[in-house]
Amino acid sequence: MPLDASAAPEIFHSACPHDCPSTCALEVERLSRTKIGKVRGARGNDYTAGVVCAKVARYAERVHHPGRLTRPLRRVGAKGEGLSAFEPVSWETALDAVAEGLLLAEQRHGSEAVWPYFYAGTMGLVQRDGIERLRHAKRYARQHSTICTTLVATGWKAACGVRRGVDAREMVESDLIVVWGCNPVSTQVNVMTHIAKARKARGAKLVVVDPYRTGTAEQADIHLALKPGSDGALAAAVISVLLAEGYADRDYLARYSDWDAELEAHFAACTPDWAAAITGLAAEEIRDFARLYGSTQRSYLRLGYGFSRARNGASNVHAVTCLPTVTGAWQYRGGGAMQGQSGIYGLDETLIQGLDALDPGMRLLDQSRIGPILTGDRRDLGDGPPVTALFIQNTNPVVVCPESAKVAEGFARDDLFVCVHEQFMTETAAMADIVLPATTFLEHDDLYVASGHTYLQVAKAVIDPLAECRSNHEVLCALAARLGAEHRGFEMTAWEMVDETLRASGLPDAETVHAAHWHDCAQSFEEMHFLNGFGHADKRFHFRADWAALGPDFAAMPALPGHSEAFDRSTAERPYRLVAAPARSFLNTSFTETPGSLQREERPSVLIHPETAEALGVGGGDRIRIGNELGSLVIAVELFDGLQKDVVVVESIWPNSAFEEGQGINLLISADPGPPTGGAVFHDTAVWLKPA
Ligand SMILES: Nc1nc2c(c(=O)[nH]1)N[C@H]1C(S)=C(S)[C@@H](COP(=O)(O)OP(=O)(O)OC[C@H]3O[C@@H](n4cnc5c(=O)[nH]c(N)nc54)[C@H](O)[C@@H]3O)O[C@H]1N2
Ligand SMILES: Nc1nc2c(c(=O)[nH]1)N[C@H]1C(S)=C(S)[C@@H](COP(=O)(O)OP(=O)(O)OC[C@H]3O[C@@H](n4cnc5c(=O)[nH]c(N)nc54)[C@H](O)[C@@H]3O)O[C@H]1N2
Ligand code: SF4
Ligand SMILES: [Mo]
Repeated sequence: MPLDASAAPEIFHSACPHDCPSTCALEVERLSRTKIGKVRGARGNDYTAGVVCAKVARYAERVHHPGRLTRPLRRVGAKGEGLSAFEPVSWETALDAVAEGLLLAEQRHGSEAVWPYFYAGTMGLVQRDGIERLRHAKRYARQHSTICTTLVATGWKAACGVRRGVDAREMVESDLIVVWGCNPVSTQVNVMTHIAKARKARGAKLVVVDPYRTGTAEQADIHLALKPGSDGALAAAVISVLLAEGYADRDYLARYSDWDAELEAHFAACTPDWAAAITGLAAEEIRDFARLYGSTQRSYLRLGYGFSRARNGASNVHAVTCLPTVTGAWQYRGGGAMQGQSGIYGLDETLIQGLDALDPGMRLLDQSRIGPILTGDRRDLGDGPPVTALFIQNTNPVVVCPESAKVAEGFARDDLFVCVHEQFMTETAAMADIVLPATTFLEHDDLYVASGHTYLQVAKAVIDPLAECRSNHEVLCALAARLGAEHRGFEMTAWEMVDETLRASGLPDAETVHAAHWHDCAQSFEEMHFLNGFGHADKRFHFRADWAALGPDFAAMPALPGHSEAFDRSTAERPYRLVAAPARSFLNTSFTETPGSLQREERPSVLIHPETAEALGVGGGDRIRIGNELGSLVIAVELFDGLQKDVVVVESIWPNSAFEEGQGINLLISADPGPPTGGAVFHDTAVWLKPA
């Protein structure tokens, strides 16, 4: 029956699955069993508060995109050519071929030659993490997931012991909000909703700490445009002013932290003049900010991921997290700090991830080092076998990973079997032997937790799967049967997995949460503010980080919070520092296929200070060559005065093919693991610039 065009569309509840701290509660218009209309933020959810980003509001563009993969494909032409190099095959044929590829690799080199590889294309736990169950059941090589959260989580945990913080909804009760190394206008728009409420309700001030004038910084009362990698110095100098000028809460420090005379002396030496030289800020700017911060009890520090993406990132995160402990801001409503709430949910993922089958003796390979790994780097492989088979879901490593020239070289290997399960013909899928078509979140069931808020959500499919698309869970179950992988999770539906996981975690069952749309997992005020103690065994906040407990490369870490020189500092040959920040209209490489996003982003460009451009003899719109020891690429110049003269910014992540020479910005990003336990260093790159 044709739909009555005048009938109001049905509204379905869902949750945004994209890799974004906001995990918005959604209302989706369904026009038919196969078509959606508008997507809105759920008004009834007090974090989402009716707001979603522009790219998801236009989601119909993505889910109904003509480029969606609809059938399994087998490559018959050259790698990297795209759709024309593939022929459609049946699911039976495709799955048999994948099983054969993985089994052959296992026979030749052992099970650790197979590397299931994934990230967070969907953040739904069943569809994202189920690949771990196949891995463990088959004793394949493990993945050290370092591309995003490792550095920030390590720095935060060194300080607070556990990954949680003051509820973002308390921002409305704050008098000062400091957004540090985070660009919510682009990357998690809902933060701005809560900042706007605080400004309206109490005239709260907004400070943004970011190397360039982002959309967020434009809205700030104060923008501290420091040099990338200098946050530890800034934080230490702020602390020195807080101590010297009577803003420290010494009772709080004594009761809740490991404070002592040595720390007192250490910070006393970290003066604003000392930090000015490192950060490129004026000593007065630092002092003024310290006074504002010190004189405000209800100061809320919202830490992002951006400033952790450096070799000294974990130590910088640790240093910044010290601020509310010095002033005792944690004690007050609207005061304290938050980076992510992943530590509050306490979900038991044994079933989803097959943790009962995990053998920790299986080799662990660093996700961010896929380039070196595929090209045979002994630092990663030791005396183990090469990786000769990849099974990939939920990620686009050919574009998003560091040292992308090596990634491309690795994927081009003739002896490497690759299966990619995808929604689109990404540049990674184009390198695969077999490509499988994936559902979107609107076509499958899942369970979601968030980083930026405290709600757990459960969502059911809103529309039927497109054409022959299958969910990650279905594909894993079908492969498990062919590979002889045994686990009871492979006999269950996604919905049954959601339900059992919730019950095993002591939470309401799936239907109950679904009927309510979400379940708030926030802990008490005392817990979220660490008033019952911090997450360490001694319950104290740690100014002295126990880096050795957090990773093997602890020797590089500073003993006390402050500046660490262990990063890619500029040199005479490479005088500029590059920040490769996310673009507003893309989400990593997702949405690089949608017309609305492409139109807004136009083309890859590098933001350069006008005086720097003049000195280099280039103008706006000119082409420039940017490079380092890893390679170089040509990009359009955009004049921009919202950064220091020796800092440049390339917003990303554009497909490699959007660049003149087919190599994207991650060509220039090192695959060095950030200490102490790894983490990609996307914003830590010294480069040279030359007119092209
Ligand atoms: N539109 C859009 N939204 C996204 C994404 C996207 O690609 N596009 N990606 C999603 C993902 S996967 C994640 S993890 C989050 C990340 O979201 P955020 O937490 O916002 O982290 P980043 O976007 O990496 O960086 C934020 C800011 O940190 C700044 N920065 C870089 N180096 C430094 C430094 O040394 N010090 C300081 N103080 N700041 C620095 C950058 O200039 C940038 O403006 O966003 C998610 N949301
Ligand atoms: N230069 C630079 N590089 C970066 C960053 C940066 O700031 N600068 N940020 C880094 C960060 S923080 C991250 S998290 C990584 C992210 O990098 P990726 O995890 O690779 O993120 P995307 O590029 O969005 O790729 C996700 C893919 O998953 C697919 N997908 C979505 N849902 C499903 C599903 O249900 N099933 C299957 N099979 N596929 C699905 C999407 O179509 C998409 O192609 O990028 C990193 N790379
Ligand atoms: S802000 Fe983030 S979670 Fe919300 S709709 Fe956009 S991408 Fe999804
Ligand atoms: Mo990320």
